Amino acid sequence: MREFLTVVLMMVVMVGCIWVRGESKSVEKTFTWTATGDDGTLGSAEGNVLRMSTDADSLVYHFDHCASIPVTITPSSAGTPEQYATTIEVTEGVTYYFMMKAFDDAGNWSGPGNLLVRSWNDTIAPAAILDLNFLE
Ligand SMILES: [Ca+2]
Repeated sequence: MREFLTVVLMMVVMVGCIWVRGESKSVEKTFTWTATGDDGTLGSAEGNVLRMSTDADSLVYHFDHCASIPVTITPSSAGTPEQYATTIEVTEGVTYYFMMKAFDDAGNWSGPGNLLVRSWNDTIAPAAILDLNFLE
């Protein structure tokens, strides 16, 4: 019984060490893509919907249920480079997936787009301590 409890305690400590999450923060990002059309690659789509998730499969198979990032620009003609700057809330050390779909004025939706994958990690180290001394 004692060995069992020791193993359980070790597992709890290991999980705790692995389960370190970073801080949440707002990041300003500019998304870029090429405009699609109303009919395939002809004309202009009616709108674009951008969503994000920490799970790629959720984004691909349950797009409508993932967090939405409002895109307030009107789509340009198919083939036109687009960009949209916005602020998103992320947690350091967590991987996020982003996908955009377009829809036309008849309510037809494009298929799934590419998955944009990104994580934000704290890469800035603390400053060096240069005044270590003894208290006399
Ligand atoms: Ca159409």
